[in-house]
Amino acid sequence: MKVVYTPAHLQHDPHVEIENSSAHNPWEHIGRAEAIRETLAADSRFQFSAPTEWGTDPIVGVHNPGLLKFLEEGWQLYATKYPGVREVTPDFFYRPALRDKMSEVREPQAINGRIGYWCFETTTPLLEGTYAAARGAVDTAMTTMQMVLDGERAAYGLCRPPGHHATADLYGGYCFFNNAAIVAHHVARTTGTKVTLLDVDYHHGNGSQQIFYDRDDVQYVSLHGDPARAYPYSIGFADETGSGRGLGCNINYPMPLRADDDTYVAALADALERISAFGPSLLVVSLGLDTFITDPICDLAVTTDGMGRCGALVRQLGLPTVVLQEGGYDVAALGANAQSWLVGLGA
Ligand code: SP5
Ligand code: ZN
Repeated sequence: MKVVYTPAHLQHDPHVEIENSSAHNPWEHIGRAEAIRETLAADSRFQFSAPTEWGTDPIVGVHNPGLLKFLEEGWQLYATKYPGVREVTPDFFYRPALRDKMSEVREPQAINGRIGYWCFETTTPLLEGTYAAARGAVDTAMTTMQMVLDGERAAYGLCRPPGHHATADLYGGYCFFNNAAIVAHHVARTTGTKVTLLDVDYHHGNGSQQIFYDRDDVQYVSLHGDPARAYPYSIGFADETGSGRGLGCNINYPMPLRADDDTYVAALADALERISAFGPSLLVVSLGLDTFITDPICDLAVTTDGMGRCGALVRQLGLPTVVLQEGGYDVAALGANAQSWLVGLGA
């Protein structure tokens, strides 16, 4: 199987994450992607290549150009105002309800206001190299997509930073640009065919759901920790089925605490039936490996063997498949889990 990887991700090297009211070592760090790279590079079933450059057009296909502009210039503006800063986190969140009953919400001018306008939480620091890394992740996703459009049955993009929490207008959840949504949108628009985005990250892909919620050309299907207990808390419930033309094209499977291989595979089998019924020409997979039994921040119980069963089940769909890396935080197991899933898919 072809794998797309770029060392550009090393430029996004956070040292701090503010989570659970504590500033601690980040769960999302450069070692994650390097662990996966090392395992796959040692396996002759995987062939690596570097991404080509796609520019910003695919990004503004799904994202507000204002978000792109902010991510490009935000760190520099902040560092100019606060010399010596390394990692930038909002201290103000512009919640639209602040202006309830007043005139329209507009992007603030001051940098502290601007960052709180484009970011929705505190765990996603913006660094000097973040923008370059996030652009590299989009290029990685788009290059993987092109391999599949050119005839590969499946290919894997080792995207970092991940993407599925980024909405059209907002970054957060370790995500800046929504790599998978950018690809799904691009394929749907340029081919005029239907695409499914299957999200198996432990966390619900609130950004992907938001981007496609009112569309009937991209189906979003997600299995994730029940948002009644799990990040992002506010979205990902089973009764969220889409709106307007998109009604019925958004399908959520909130999973119970400690769901094991059999429970997970049964839910995935149901999801794949819904995907077959939709009839897409291509599948994009948001591959989170944080459903793993010993993931340090999640609470499902999928094993390395279970990852392989999932990949094998997806293979049975018989669709051209673009697999893009999302989360997964048990670094010692990430390589084996990615390998198991992709070998199951048919590496
Ligand atoms: C791409 C991706 O997987 N993003 C996940 C972002 C989750 N960040 C906050 C997680 C909060 C979990 N807190 C539970 C701690 C249990 N020790
Ligand atoms: Zn996740």
